[in-house]
Amino acid sequence: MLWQTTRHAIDLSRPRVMGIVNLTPDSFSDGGRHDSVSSALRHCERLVDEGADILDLGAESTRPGAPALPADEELARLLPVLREVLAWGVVPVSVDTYKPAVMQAALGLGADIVNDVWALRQPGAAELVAAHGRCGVCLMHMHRDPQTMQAAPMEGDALPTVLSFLKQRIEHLRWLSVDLNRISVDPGIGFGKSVDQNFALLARQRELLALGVPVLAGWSRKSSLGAVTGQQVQDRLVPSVAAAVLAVERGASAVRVHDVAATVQALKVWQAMNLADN
Ligand code: HH2
Repeated sequence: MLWQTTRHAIDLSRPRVMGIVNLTPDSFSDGGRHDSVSSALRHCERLVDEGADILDLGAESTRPGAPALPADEELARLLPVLREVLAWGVVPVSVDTYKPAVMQAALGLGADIVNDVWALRQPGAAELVAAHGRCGVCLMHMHRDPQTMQAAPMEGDALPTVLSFLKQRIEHLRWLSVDLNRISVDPGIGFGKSVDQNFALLARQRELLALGVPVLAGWSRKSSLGAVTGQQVQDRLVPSVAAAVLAVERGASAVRVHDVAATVQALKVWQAMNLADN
């Protein structure tokens, strides 16, 4: 399976690692660590050296309770780093945003993927991606919004809701003539779901494959991993790697992670087992 993006067709015959680059002062696990252009670029370089297949640049935190950021501030954080990383040309670059104005500017510079926790529900976002004609897109499920999602999480079995939401979003993009091979989906771990619901989504993640597009999973350092291990956010490397491997084992084509080197190593072990099994 290939994931078509602006400049790269990503071969998903092996699991891909998307390295997280948070250009934010307030992200839940690494806020403020890469908020100068030079430190962000050093971080990008490091993630590529460690084996990241995709870099995901985000300039607004979506942690529970995070305030919304004006588009011009998000762009001021994002564009200087995005411009440089795109110029390297080594890996596909994804932009983690839900704002059409930010998508437009990022795609104008040549960004490869729009990764949207709102699944292109902001007015004009889906049309913009459709009109671009080539960029990849990741549609994530989120219950409510970052301000309210954990105050009133979903109830009951999350999977049917997540499935039907993602199906509708794919159908909407198809209706706008977006090729299926540009689209991936994400169950949105931690976005308005309880710990049990997140783990049920992992256990039954294969059911998302019925949507006919690659699945991306983002478990890295999330609080559900803290809930079952008792580890604080800075000590969730092992749980994050375990979750990434389990997500791949349950059919994910890509994992979105902070700790690229460890995840790449773990997935090599998974791949070796898989090759030996065939
Ligand atoms: N999680 C976060 C942000 N973007 N995108 C996708 N596709 N899937 C996810 O699970 C996902 C995402 C939240 O994590 P992080 O970027 O580390 O934190 P913050 O939002 O606080 O910057």
